[in-house]
Amino acid sequence: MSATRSADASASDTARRRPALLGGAPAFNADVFVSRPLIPDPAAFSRLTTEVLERAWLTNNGPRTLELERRLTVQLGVAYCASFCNGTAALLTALRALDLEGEVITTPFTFPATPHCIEWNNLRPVFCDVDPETYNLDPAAVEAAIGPETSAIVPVHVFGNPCDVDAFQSIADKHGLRIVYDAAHAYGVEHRGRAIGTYGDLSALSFHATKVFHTAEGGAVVSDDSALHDRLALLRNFGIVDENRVSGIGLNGKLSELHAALGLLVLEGIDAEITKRGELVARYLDRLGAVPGLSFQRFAPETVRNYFNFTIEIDADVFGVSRDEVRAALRSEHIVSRKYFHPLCSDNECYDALPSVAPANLPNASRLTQKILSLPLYGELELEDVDRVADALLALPAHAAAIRKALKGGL
Ligand code: T4K
Repeated sequence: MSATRSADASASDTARRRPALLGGAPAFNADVFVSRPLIPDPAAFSRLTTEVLERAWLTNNGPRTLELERRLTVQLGVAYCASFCNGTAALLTALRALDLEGEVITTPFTFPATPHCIEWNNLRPVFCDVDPETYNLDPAAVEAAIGPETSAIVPVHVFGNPCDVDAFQSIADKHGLRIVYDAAHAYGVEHRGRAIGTYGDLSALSFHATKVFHTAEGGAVVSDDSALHDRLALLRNFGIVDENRVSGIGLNGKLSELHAALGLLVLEGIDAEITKRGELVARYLDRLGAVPGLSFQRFAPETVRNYFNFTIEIDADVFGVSRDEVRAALRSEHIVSRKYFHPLCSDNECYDALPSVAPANLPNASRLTQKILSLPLYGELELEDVDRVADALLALPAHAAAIRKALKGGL
């Protein structure tokens, strides 16, 4: 099913197109969201969940959960996969499993879950700047921030773009640090022929409905280390060893059988989903790639991508319309873009007390967060939908003054 289009909004002459904000026909008749989950055949889901209900085994390492974990080790190219009820519980538990202390270096250009998980482990986040082109944590900034209290680094593969894993590993080796990758966005990504989950000590993934692969809510920690995997499995289940013994301060992080059943069906469509997303991204780049004032996240050419999202950077001085004006104008077209990630985590009041939040410490991230805008990307979109988004976007600069007037005080 493709998004609903306006019958009279097919003009490809973008210069003459009147933005919906200024009274033109909207690009779509119904909201087109930034992402939509891959939805498997409801009848197949009904069959699988009926079987789960009939078995009356709903959680605690049921057969569907174990099957999903087995399948994911193959899909993700890792030795071990511990499923979790969400990506936050996965990251929380990964950090806990390493018995860390003191400070943990991370990026401000991420979802709040990343630093929150550090804090919830009674560790102190230290924010470091990002590379302005890859959007990932900058290894040089990390090395400069290492102090006597530093115990680990939590880099994020932002939008599925592999971090500079070799640089982080050599920094960690040199300073005796652990690395936990926040791989929430990185299902299926490969870096130089190697699965992304095989780098660092542990990697935590999110299987939230907004992710390329999802279980509605869910997540996983993957690794190649059997002892760490055993510890994760223990901590995921309250630290219970057996009926007579609890050996660790665990939580309840288990994935249910119903979520696992959904995941097994989503896996069947995942390759087609990623292929389709790749085609849509190629079309976006065809349409927007050479437009002055627009730029894009840089991926190394050898990366096997999952096309988790499509984000543009808008230089208002060159494009003529600012990111926030673009976002508001697209909203009138029924195009729901999102500012991933704005504000920076370091700009949220809960982190005010940390010295590393100073904007002067984070110049690239501070600039980036003012410019980025994620556009709709999911497998059910059609190339024609991407054209409509591009047409709507490209029509804006010619109407910059009127847009600014229409939005005055309303952003
Ligand atoms: N680390 C990183 C780097 C992360 O990005 C995340 C989560 C985590 C850790 C933690 O993982 P989890 O504990 O969440 O598994 C969303 C997601 O809730 C969140 O999982 C994700 N990152 C983050 C980047 O995005 P919101 O607040 O933007 O979601 P929401 O509800 O606005 O949804 C976005 C769009 O998706 C909607 O406009 C429509 C569409 N949508 C959403 C849902 C939930 C659907 O079409 N169907 C749906 O069921 O946070």
